[in-house]
Amino acid sequence: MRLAFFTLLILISTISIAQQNPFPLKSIQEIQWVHPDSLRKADSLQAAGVAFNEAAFPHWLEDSRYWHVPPLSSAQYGDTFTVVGIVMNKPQMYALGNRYVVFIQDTAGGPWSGIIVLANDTTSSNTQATGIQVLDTGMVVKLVGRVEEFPASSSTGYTELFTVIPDPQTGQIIPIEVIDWKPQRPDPVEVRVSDFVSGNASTGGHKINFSTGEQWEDVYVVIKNVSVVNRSGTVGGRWTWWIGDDSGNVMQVYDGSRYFRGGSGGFDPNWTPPPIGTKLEYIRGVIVGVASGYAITPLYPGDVKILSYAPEINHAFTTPQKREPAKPTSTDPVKVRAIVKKTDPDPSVNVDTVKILYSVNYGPFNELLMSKISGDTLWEGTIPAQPNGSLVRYFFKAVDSKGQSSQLPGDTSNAYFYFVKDGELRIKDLQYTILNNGNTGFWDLRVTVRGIVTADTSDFPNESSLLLNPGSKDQLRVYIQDDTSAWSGIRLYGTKSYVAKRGDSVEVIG
Ligand SMILES: [Ca+2]
Repeated sequence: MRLAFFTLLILISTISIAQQNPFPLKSIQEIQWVHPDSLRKADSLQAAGVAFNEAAFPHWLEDSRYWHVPPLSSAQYGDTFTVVGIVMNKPQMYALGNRYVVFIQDTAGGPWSGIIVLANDTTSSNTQATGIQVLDTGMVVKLVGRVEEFPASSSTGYTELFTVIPDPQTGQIIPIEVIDWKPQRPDPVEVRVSDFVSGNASTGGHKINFSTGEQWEDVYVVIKNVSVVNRSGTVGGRWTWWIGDDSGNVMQVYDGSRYFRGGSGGFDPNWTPPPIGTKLEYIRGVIVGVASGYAITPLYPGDVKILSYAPEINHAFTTPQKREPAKPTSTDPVKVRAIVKKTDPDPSVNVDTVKILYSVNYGPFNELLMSKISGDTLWEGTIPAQPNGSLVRYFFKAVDSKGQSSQLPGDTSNAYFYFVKDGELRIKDLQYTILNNGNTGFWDLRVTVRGIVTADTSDFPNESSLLLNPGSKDQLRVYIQDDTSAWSGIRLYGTKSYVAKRGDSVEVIG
């Protein structure tokens, strides 16, 4: 009798759990798997130079349900499932807007075993009700999520599970269940850069390798024996950096983890990626989608292991002036300065040699030794005067006493540049660029230009609220122009420019 009563109780509680969660159990592999024919088709379109977007690449196969390109109808997404996986990161250490994010992996591991789980905020009572905020590495969880693809309009989005799902009958948020807690996260799977990209994704012209890469989306992997081939910082202190193998295949490293992010979103706002030229014994992380294809996102300290340290070269500073004069004439030799620091922790290692390599009018690069001019880190070299109208491009190389070397920029097609010009500096000189990234040759340099004010603060009344955010780039706008041809206009930043009114003729130092 007693046994029967117990059985009945268990039966009732099982039924009530089933009622609380009507969403079917689905493995991560079942959600992530894409038919190999679809992947090969995507590869072949890339090889043929066809843009991989919605128009060129509709869904070919019914069974590739969650895939990079937008669905034929939006109803195709939005399926909600119950999923079991092991948590790969604490949500508070991942930065993706004001959201909680955890990567989970099927405990069996292998291809198609990872997925990213998101709550769309960190503060609402609904999000709190899931319990996502207390998850930690190694927990095995059962959770309910709605499948989506982000970004939906891009070929390089990735599959996501949005948790915070209410029970359709009770309206209550279905909490995440912790069913086990392993002592550590699973070991990473070894993959290669060439599984994700053929060619250099940092410079473009590369092919994304869908048929070998897609299976590792959101999975924790390790890539061994790569070098840092490029890195660039942004105004907000964030970095984009790139790793490459010995065959010239290069993929991006994404700064999703706060341990590997600079600026306000990082645990250390002054964090920087290893200098260009650094050799990594390995980098571990989860694979995500970025504009250039697949990227690896290291999660925790220790996920990047340095094999050899390259000197760090910096050409982004304002004091002292990094190039002098900023606008050389045909009689001016040009002093170029760089700050070079050793990064090897071995105290006996020093920066040995720093060189400028410069090219005139796309001719061959000439080497020029720089000399240390003050303290330990400021180096200077002088590029000889060149004829009026010459284009001078330059980059840097540094070698330390262990023979470890680095270069800036890593990609010489984005070398620094200036034009030799006799006569007044015009706005066009500031705006015109030879670089694909649109950067001016006068970055961080102090110049004086003249122009007529074409628009003042009264022309952008709707932006007055942005004044509440002083110091940001989102300030009221003032534009000046000195000609009617292309490249002749420029925007002035800062409250000091607000005195300028439309029609004024002004001289600006900035
Ligand atoms: Ca996917």
